[in-house]
Amino acid sequence: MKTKKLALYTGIAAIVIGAGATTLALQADESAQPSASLTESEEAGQTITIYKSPNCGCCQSWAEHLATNGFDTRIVETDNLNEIKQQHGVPRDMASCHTALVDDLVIEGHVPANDILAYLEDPQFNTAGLSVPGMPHGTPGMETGRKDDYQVIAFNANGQQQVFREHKDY
Ligand SMILES: [Cu+2]
Repeated sequence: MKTKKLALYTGIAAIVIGAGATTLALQADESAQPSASLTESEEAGQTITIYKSPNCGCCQSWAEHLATNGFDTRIVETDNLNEIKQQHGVPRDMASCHTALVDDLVIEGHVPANDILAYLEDPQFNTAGLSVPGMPHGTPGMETGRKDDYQVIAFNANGQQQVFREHKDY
């Protein structure tokens, strides 16, 4: 009787140890997965360089909106934004609070991330830049509770402008 019981206990102990080993193996697998997918999304992200004044809160919120939507944001703080706008050919009537670059493409003001991505998928109008002139309420980074209609304008190097996207009743 005694030896039978002992054999039974040993058997249970072996099963418990076996299960423990399986659990450990599973945990190792799980911890490997998230880091792998993080690397993938970082690689897929489009790099955007954002020139903004150090005190601009809505510029910071817009940068966060881009980061949330998969952009790899690089922020350059400057007090000389007018010079940056001139360097990159932003027309006066297209100007807003911040100026950004995706490669050579200028992104001026609170342009939604999805509109930038849509343009990059299908470039058109010989565009030098996309702009939301001024700072309309309701644009990404300008969530004030009020939602004004606004347009995303594509401008080219000759000063020509076309409406790229319209946002109404959103
Ligand atoms: Cu702003």
